Amino acid sequence: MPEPSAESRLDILLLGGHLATMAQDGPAGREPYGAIRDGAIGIAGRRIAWIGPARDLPDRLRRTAGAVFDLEGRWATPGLIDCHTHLVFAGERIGDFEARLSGRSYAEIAQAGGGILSTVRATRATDEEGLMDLAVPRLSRLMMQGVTTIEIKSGYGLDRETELRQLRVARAIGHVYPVTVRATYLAAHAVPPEHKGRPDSYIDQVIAEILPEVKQLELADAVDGYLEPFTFNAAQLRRLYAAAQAVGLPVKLHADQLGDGDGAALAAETGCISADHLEYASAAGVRALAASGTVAVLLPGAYHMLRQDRPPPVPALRDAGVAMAVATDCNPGTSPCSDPLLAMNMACLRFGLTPEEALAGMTRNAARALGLHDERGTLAVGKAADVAVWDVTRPAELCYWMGSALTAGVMREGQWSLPLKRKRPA
Ligand code: DI6
Ligand code: FE
Repeated sequence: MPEPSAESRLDILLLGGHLATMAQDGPAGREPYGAIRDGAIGIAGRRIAWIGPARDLPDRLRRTAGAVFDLEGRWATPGLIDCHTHLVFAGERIGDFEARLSGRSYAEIAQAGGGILSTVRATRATDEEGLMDLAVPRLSRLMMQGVTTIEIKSGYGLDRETELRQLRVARAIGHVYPVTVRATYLAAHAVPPEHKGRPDSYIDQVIAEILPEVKQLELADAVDGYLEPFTFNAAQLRRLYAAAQAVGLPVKLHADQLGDGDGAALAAETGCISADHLEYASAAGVRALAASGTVAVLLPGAYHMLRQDRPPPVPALRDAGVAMAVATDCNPGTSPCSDPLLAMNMACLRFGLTPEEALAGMTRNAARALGLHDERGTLAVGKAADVAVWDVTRPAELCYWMGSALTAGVMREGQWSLPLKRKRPA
């Protein structure tokens, strides 16, 4: 590894543990998990300045480091990245849950005005402070479990005022908590009651009024849509995406979740940075994703909650070389989950990912799904010093326990957001 210049010194040195760097290049990239046993991470300011086997660490850097932390034989990984959440919402959907348990389908409940629209009613009726109060416990569970970057979608307002409010809360979370937030304007989540039966007139309003304001206020980093027979069709989403891309916002798509709607192909054709869900994606859709470099975001929480029985085509995605991310999809309807490790566990057990793929899905590939791969997602020189330290004996253990608190410390941009616990008294 290149040594920082002669006059520079490290602010922080992490020693005495093993590193799952998740890097694919350099010497570590040849090992499973990009692992470096007995590794050291040197941090200068907000970034990683040195990483490698501790025995290779130049003596001068060790002697001059500002603070040294002993990982006491634990494993460190990149800070987790939850690249698909709907964290900011009001109300709950326990009634939908009970209705589904007694045999009603998600689509039926949605069409009867429940589902997403019931969360829209609750969210419209809640002010900014109320939405923040409701989001923070969800956020803190994610952060306690190693998350340092989170994507937050709007889409529970479906009118100008409430969409802007949700996005302002998402932005505020990134300002007041030590977490990196990417805000996504989920413009086409459901057809709002004011436009019932007229999805095109709603898309017209989004394009003419709401999107320009979202852009002007810099409230979103991407635009998203939901392609299902009871939401929006491909032509409507193409119009939305053309408008988003014209103002420089990348696009994403909820695709092929409940049936094959050629969503993967639409995501590829429109240059989406990610296509999310994909349970019913076709072989042609998978090939299209591979050709376009679109990331497949897998959401096993929603699959589990909806008791689906057809997992996404993971072997085909893998063979085609499509990058697979894994996320919680934290939302009140289909994935009331704020535990990234549980999502990884389910990605292995229900979707057939290896533990290494599941961890790549919450780190390296999640960064790619958010367009953050130059900055985050692996432990490497130059990247943000986002590091999670775990009480595990090997990385696969992260996928093994079903919902356990395994973090021993979490660092975000060179500062501990969860102070490192000591195993032994100093
Ligand atoms: N993400 C979504 O936007 C929808 N499903 C999903 O996984 C619906 C969320 C909801 O029902 O509130
Ligand atoms: Fe979602």
